[in-house]
Amino acid sequence: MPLSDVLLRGDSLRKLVTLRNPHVLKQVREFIDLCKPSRVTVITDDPEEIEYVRKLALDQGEEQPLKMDGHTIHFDGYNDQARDKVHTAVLLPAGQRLSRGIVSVEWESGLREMRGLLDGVMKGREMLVRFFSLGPTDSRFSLCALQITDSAYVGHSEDLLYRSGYEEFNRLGGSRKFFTFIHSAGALDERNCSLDIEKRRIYIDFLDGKVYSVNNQYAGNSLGLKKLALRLAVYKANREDWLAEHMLVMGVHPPGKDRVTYFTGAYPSACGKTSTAMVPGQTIVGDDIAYLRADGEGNARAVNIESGIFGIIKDVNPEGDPLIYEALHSPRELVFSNVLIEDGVPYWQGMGRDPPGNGVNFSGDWWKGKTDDGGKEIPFAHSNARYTMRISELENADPHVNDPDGVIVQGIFYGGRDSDTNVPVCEAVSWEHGVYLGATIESETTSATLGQEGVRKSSPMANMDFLVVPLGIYLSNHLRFGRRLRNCPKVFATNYFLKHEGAYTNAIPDKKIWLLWAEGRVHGEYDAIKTPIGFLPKYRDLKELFRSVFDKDYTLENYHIQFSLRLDKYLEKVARMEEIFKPEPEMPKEFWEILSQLRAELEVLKAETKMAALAPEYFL
Ligand code: SPV
Ligand code: MN
Repeated sequence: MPLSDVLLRGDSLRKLVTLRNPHVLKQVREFIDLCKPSRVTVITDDPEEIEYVRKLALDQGEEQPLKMDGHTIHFDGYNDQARDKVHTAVLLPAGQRLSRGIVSVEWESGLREMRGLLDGVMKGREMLVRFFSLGPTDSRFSLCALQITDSAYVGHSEDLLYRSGYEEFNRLGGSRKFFTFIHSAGALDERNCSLDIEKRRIYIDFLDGKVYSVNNQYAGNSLGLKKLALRLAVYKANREDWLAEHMLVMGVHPPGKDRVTYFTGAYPSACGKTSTAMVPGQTIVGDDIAYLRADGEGNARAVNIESGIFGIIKDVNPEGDPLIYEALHSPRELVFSNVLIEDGVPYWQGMGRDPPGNGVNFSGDWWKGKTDDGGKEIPFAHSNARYTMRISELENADPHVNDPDGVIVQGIFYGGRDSDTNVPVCEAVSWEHGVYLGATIESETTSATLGQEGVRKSSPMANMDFLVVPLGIYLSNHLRFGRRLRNCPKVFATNYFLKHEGAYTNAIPDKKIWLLWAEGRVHGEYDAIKTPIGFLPKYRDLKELFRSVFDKDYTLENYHIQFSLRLDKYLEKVARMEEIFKPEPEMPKEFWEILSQLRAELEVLKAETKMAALAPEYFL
């Protein structure tokens, strides 16, 4: 008798059969027979069943309670602290292509390897079968997701980050239109961390709508609904007529004006996306992944497919992120990962408080001066340490967080991490130019992915890691999307990381000014200076904003440092972009037209002025 017949009985079987979906039943049976758990638990939307998962994470030692009520700590393995780009591969059927940097394995051999790794991987473990909705329930934006995992931490995190979707599956009416995620943490060490990290594999089968993930725990690799589902959604969106993006969604509320304007924003990992969505005085819809669709009136609408935040905790302090800092210091259901714990209290880098000299961290028992096998000193907390919590717990949660119709998007931000080229904020002159600005985001690498930090990388739409379609096709889909709209969002490029003489040119809270300026531009309230790189703010408007918002003097000298057009640097960037995009097939012609025009205009300015940079007033 197949193991699935032995294990799937009683309550669990009834819950599956009730869905009247042969595809769900078949897949659950298939993975029971392959992974061979000792127990299977099917969880519906019932809060008691969901609570069972939270308790299981504690009972199994995947999480430990902390001093503050509802807070827990989870540790990922020492070498499992970020997304693993090398071992995350697309299962590539014959005849399909992908863009640069996207790892692939041949479909059949990859699947064979994965089935080998999953064979018996859950022996002695409990398999959880979970149903989620990617997006608000009962919404045309949303997609159904089936998660099969042997990690209660994964299940618990997904309960904080996503909407429960058993009823959504019921509504599917037996259809195959859902994504499936199979995850196993694999063998665990004495700290309950994945042991066989060298056999960590994440394989994406976009044709079949399935992702397999094994021998890992870090959420970006293990939680199917996060970046794994984003890859499947990108494929789907590009075959249909919508966008699946690595984007925040937020309401911007200009002081003294009785209105809210919704923006989305794409920023590569660790470039200020969450802290933008959490700028004081604004409201958050989401901080990581959005689906955008056109409505019948020609608006772009967006939903957050998540309902929680898996945020970087480094540098969360009362000055830069007062709202999150407060949330992390009050009782609520919250999972910390990979911070330092001493006496039940969490400590992280940049929190504005000195850490104790010892405790427990991602390396086990930790003391100041502890070194790794290579002799390198181990920091007290990992720089990609995170917190996981529900957005609804935040006082700045937007009232439309769960609106099945989403919010109307009137502006889009693209932001990189760039120390020497882009101005802090500029506005695209057209939708096409906006797509160019998004496509040409560059970012100095951070600790959110494994590998060296601080290397300049091109990061189109901050979505490149997740592109399971060729870049040119993806950008063409963007162009078409905007052209179909009657009310096309305005597009802005931001850069919070510009440096001058080695120091950042802006304080962390200054991003609020760029948001408010962009919001005013959407409503036609500020004039701007037209330059080859786009529209720049006028000095007097920024001065007025700094005065009214922060009661701070914004000097002309600062304005010149921040908003001068660095001709040499922009020309270097154009040359880099040309090199990077040249090998991409099927790039939209609009991209090359904009690049050529930008270069021509910059070259003329350079020849005329012989300057390395030009003050914005030059263009008045
Ligand atoms: C990111 O790195 O972009 C994240 C966290 O949002 S992860 O889940 O790793 O993708
Ligand atoms: Mn992200």
